[in-house]
Amino acid sequence: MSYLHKDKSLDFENALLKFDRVHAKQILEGALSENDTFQVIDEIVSPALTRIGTAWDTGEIALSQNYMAGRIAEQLINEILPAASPERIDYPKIAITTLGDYHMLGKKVVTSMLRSTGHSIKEYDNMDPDQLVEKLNEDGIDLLLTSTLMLNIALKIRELKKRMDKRGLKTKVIAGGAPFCLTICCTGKLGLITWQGLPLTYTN
Ligand code: B12
Repeated sequence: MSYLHKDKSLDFENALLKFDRVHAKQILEGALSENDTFQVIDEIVSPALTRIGTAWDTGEIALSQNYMAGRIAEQLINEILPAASPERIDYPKIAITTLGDYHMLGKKVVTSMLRSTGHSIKEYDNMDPDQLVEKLNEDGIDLLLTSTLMLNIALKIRELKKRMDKRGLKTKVIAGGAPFCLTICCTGKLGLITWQGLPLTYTN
């Protein structure tokens, strides 16, 4: 990340913590005049939210600040995400789920990124692993994306994979979200085959 974006991300974080939606929006608009939307989210919004989450975790800020920062960021992200591309790429068949996690922003960003490049992607509502396995089979899904931010929910992927194997599904699973950005511990627990230490993590 450039120093410029680091400063902007810190300004954005301060605006969120003061509930100053107008200033937060101005910072994003300024950055968007020179950068791609997903770069702005990755380099300004996400690091600011990660720091805010850590500050809540360590008791430096109140839950209300964490909550309001998340809500304001969510509204702003909704406003800046690009429209779906008219191009249609139908292979591989892709679906995305949060496996019941209520953190939705990562899923929104990943879904929008794929749609803006012409990929179709099905968004699954909250289902238990058995229902999800049946749905994957019915829809002939080649690639399942999971976006989980709570560690306990991320660990559900292991259960899901067992049921997918039992059902004989060949669907590949790609997992992402905070636990995969923060710690390598998940790779062993979930049987991931690759670790990149980046927001994008691959499992098989
Ligand atoms: C915003 C936020 C919220 C908002 C959610 C708003 C919403 N509608 O989504 C609110 C305030 C409601 C909330 C609530 C809670 N939260 Co919260 N929250 C966050 C926070 C600060 C930012 C998450 C975020 O939206 N980031 C921005 C998005 C764009 O980034 P992202 O999701 O990481 O996605 C990026 C990448 O990870 C990746 N990615 C994401 N998904 C996928 C999928 C694939 C396939 C791929 C390839 C990539 C990928 O691409 C995205 C773009 O770069 C995180 C802190 C953190 N470190 O992440 C805590 C955090 C996730 N929350 C946490 C907790 C504990 C909670 C609460 C239990 C308590 C609380 N703080 O209020 C509740 C639980 C809610 C529930 N019922 O489940 C903890 C989880 C810790 C743990 N061990 O499980 C965290 C890590 C904070 C912390 N440090 O303690 N939260």
